[in-house]
Amino acid sequence: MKKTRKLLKSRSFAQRLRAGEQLIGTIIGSPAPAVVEVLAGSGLDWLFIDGEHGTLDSADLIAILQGAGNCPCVVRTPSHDPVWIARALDAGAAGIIVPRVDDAQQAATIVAHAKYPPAGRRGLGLARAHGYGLRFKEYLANANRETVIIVQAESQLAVDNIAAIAKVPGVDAIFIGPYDLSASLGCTGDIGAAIVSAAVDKIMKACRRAGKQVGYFSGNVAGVRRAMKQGATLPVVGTESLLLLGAARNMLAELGR
Ligand code: 3PY
Ligand code: MG
Repeated sequence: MKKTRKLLKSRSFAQRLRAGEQLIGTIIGSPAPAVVEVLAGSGLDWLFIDGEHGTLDSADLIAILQGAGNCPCVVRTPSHDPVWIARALDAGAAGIIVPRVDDAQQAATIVAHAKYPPAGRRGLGLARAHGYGLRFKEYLANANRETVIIVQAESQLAVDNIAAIAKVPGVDAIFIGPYDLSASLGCTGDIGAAIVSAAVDKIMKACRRAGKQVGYFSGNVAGVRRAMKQGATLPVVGTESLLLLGAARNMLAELGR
């Protein structure tokens, strides 16, 4: 088992994701490379670097990715902004997660921004992703295949259009945002509501049919465990702050406080 896992780890993040391997991550929302370094050594399969809700700016990405070392980082851009998509990939991210993708056209535009021509229209420039030029040719030859593109389904509109979104070529996975989904479905914050579960089910089914992987966020293990049983292969548990908070509270509880 250990040997198989080691063998699987020698494959790239993109290969592992597309093969449907279960890849456990957590969210990093603060620009703290040392914290990233600690978590990168924890055994997590990947880190979800959050440019949407955290306090990260695109200028923080290089130090964060340096801190992560060999642990793959996928950057959530704050919006569909092509500048952020380019900066995240140029900084050396293994891929992008784009929030609030509501239809197939938006998903196709995001894919185009993330792929070099002729597949798309990602700009070429010297960057950390290819050793500042040292591995430029090699990077160019592999980037379109080795860069993962994940779009978030987190609205009623996205659920309505999910079959078409899941079929967009170049989209590797759909990441379900249960919190925004609950808000869009009229039960803000109640991610356990029946209407949210039905939407999650529909997204899972569409992804299964289209052969796409599914990501899911929960603040706790029980939440992702349910999603994993339904077929989510990119479970994301908590954030760096929640992990710290949980450890501190457990420690205090053990000491009787
Ligand atoms: C949501 O729950 O809306 C998310 O985007 C989780 O990351
Ligand atoms: Mg969201």
